[in-house]
Amino acid sequence: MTSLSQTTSWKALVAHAESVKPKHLRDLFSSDPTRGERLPFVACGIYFDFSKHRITDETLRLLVALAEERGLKDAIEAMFSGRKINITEGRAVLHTALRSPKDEVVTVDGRNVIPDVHAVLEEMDVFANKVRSGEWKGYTGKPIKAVVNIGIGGSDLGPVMAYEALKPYSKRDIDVVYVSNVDGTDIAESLRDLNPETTLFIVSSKTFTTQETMANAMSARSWLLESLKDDASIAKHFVAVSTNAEKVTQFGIDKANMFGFWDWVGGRYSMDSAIGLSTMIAVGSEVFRQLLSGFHAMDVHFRSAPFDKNMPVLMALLNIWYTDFFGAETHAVLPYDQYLHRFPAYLQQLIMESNGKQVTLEGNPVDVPTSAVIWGEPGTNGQHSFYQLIHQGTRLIPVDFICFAKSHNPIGQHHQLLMSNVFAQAEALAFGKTEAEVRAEGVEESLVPHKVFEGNRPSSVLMAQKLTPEILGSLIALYEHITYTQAVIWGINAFDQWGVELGKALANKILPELDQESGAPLNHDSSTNTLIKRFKELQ
Ligand code: G6Q
Repeated sequence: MTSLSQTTSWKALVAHAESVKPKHLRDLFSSDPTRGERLPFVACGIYFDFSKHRITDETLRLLVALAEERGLKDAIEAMFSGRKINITEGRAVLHTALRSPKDEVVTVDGRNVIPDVHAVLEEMDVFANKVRSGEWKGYTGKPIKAVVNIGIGGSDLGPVMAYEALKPYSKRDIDVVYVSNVDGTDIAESLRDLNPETTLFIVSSKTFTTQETMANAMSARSWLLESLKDDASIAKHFVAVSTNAEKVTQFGIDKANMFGFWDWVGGRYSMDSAIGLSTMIAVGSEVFRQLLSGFHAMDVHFRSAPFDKNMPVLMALLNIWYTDFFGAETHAVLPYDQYLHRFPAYLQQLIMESNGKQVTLEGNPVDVPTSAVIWGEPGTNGQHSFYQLIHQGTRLIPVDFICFAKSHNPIGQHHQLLMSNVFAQAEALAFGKTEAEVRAEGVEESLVPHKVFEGNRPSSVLMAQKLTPEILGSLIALYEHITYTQAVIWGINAFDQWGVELGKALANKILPELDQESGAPLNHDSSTNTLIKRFKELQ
């Protein structure tokens, strides 16, 4: 493949960017009074306003041409149809099959995977209903009052995010708790107030070998046995979500209580597989299926909409526009909904683990910057924290605002206050405040430069009627497909994560060294050796 920066469409964009950079959003809006009505569109119940971006119609045309030149259409089909696009691991990438209707056919290695997906969903339905209804009893005959999901990374961040986002739909008489960190504080604080007789653990691990998850699962097991004192209690208090039946059985979990998934579901793309079992127990199978239908609606949109009306494709292209042509280093996702408070953390893994890559599929260096650093916090809290830098700092930080017309908690004027803030922030970022405007307010001359807002800071606004399970599913799928689109343009593999290996291997080497007698030889660099020695002294 031609290196990206040498493609015709890339070169055209480089030249075009120079003509767009001097333009201010104030001018783009004043020369086109209908811009704010003309550009936005709706897909899957989400209104997408991208008029406050530093783009012209020509920019859009050139960005779409880039997507075409990079073969995005074929790449989308390759993913949906089950081709082994994760080439470094020899795997298909089929999270989209997890939300496909029963009558679809998606074949991997000659097998239609859709019936398998629905079979697991039905097992999850049955189990979740048993736990929710109290039919599933703990070892001493009591119904379950707390569900503890033990998992990390892709086996944690999605389920926590969805559990928090769907709280208005959840069964409040069952506590759902997430334990991920190998820091013993996480499990200690999580179990502190729980009763072993009424606690159910879901050990969520695709491989069932992850150090942190296995350590937490073993500690949970000891905590349970300390109180129930019978190995037979494990079958009533532990279930597993995994692809590794052998390890699950070795742990002592009944194979009948294992919910499976497949190697074609990547960890960070797995929250709508059985990894979502804790979410399903919290909200029930009907709501979980509404979530899946929202995912599917966005899949259909991504696969079928023309690129210039395709929400994930346009959002991906806009991110590339700023990252690669304006030098933006970070991208903020700012949900104006408290229920989405874990959404930025979830996106950090989804996007940065996927697209934090430096070589192409062919193994050559990528010749342009890849993923921006993703970060964010809910509004309006962030406004009182880091927004200063977005408004008046020296860096360009594109922003996604996410908001909803209706609140789940319509208390007094709260929602109008919230929404007035999100609209105001997008307006202030785009249009700022000129020197002349500041002076016209009678501001003392020495303060004028401090009170000027340059503006011209781009943002998207995503607005839906309400944060329903369907809308949440569509929002998640939106970002999944943004991620893939960017990877296709950059020519990188969004579905492997070799960058996490080195640290794991070194930690395994260091672990026994921490228990060696002091004075035993250490073979690291002088900094690491001294840190280990210092640690032992302090212990
Ligand atoms: C995600 C990554 C990673 C993974 C965790 C947990 O894409 O592969 O975050 O999800 O390391 O792995 P297990 O589910 O195998 O425990």
